[in-house]
Amino acid sequence: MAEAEVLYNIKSTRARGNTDVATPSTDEHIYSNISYSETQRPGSKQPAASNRRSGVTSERVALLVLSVLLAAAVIALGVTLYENTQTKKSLQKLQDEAKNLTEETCSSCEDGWEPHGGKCYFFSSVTSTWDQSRTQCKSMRGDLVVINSREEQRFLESKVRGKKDKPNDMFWIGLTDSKNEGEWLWVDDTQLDPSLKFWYDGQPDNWTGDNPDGEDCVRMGEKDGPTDLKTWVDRSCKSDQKSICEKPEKA
Ligand SMILES: [Ca+2]
Ligand SMILES: [Ca+2]
Repeated sequence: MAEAEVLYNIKSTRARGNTDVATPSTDEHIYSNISYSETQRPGSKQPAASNRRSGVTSERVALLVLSVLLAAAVIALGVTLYENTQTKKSLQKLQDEAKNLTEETCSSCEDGWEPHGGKCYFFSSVTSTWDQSRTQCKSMRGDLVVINSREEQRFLESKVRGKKDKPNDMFWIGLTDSKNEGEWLWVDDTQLDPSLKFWYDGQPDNWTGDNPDGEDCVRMGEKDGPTDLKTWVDRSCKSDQKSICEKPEKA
């Protein structure tokens, strides 16, 4: 809003006898027109500049308070999200532990076999060729493991990691291309699902360095930080490895 200007007429009286300049002989009323803005009028309670400074200062304080409140809200939100994530992780861990405990206490797997998802798994502690390993599994009414899901690969990978006596301990699984080179079949005669391949980088390569016949059998557990569960390597079937047997739980 524009400030109202008020015209003040100020009358002053020059005293008689002042002869410096030619002056009227009678009292002379001199009128001066002085204009003030309303807010600058003498006698106003607060000067305009002071009011402006005060206004700016108040705005700054309000802005500062809002900034602090906003920062506090952002921090509180961050802390809440972090705690929520941690809680979910803890809950998932508890659920996994409860599931494992239930499987272990309620499983009908024989001693030495580990239960998981309705199956029993045997991890050998001695090494042998792929054929010998398969024969041993069959002698225990099982077979070399067939991996049907990403979840099963994850379970086996976590188990294998905990069972390595040496860093280069690897385990035979029931996958081979010994019938036709490049055609990978599981021991139950099913073809390898393209969406469930877990080959280590650069594998399979059918390398002939160890055996001129190449490599037709698969072991898992390759070291050096497998990415995305990719730990399979084709090897000569005649090499000695540990192995994983599988069979259904007893009814
Ligand atoms: Ca091969
Ligand atoms: Ca290979």
